[in-house]
Amino acid sequence: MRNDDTPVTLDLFAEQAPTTPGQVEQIGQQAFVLRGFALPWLERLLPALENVLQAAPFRQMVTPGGFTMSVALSSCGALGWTTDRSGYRYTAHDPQTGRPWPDMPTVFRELAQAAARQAGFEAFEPDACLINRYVPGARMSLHQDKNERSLDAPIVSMSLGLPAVFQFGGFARSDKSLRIPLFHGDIVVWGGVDRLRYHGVLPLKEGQHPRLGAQRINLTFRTAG
Ligand code: MD3
Ligand code: FE
Repeated sequence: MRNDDTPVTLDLFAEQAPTTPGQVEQIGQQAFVLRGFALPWLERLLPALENVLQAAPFRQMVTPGGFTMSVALSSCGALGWTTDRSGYRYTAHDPQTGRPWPDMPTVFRELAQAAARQAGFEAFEPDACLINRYVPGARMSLHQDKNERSLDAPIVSMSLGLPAVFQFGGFARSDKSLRIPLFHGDIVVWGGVDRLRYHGVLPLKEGQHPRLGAQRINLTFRTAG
């Protein structure tokens, strides 16, 4: 209690999004963080995401090196990303069910295209949406995204739920990386000269997001085929 008798409540969400929706941060020559860009779309986006996850639930995959990823994955669209002991690749079928990956919902594609356009990439036609789920402690170590057939198309990434610290590196794994916090509703778009930068996500901190609970979900849209 304070001395005026009002109860002191800890505002667990006060630090959740110390950014301004609509703000655009340039983090590379052709890489941008669009703060809060997805927020006006969430009432359409989240139900569509639930549908996709019903058809293709999250699963933890094994890397070619034999390690189980801490991040759980799913996909939608014509192609989905998979890893197992034999390597990383895009496939037309979910290896867990043998069925085609769920269709990419229209709202996913429209939002990804709107974000790409805002960052200067016209005519983005994603054929793959990877869905990553981080629970507290889950992380993604520094890597490059280079399984996509064409490196000309950008990648669009949407962050939902708990905040995370994104590492934005250079073109060699050992290059120094920037640390950029990403919040619920933020979108990152990168392409062109920044397409092959190393990047990763630091271990997710404990927390409760009012909408998504104790997790972070990241959608990445690619032209893979
Ligand atoms: C890459 N996902 O799925 S996306 C992945 O948040 C992946 O789940 C991360 O890396 C995640 O392959 C990060 C965000 C991102 C933002 C800017 C980049 C990746 C970037 C700039 C250059 C290269
Ligand atoms: Fe990546």
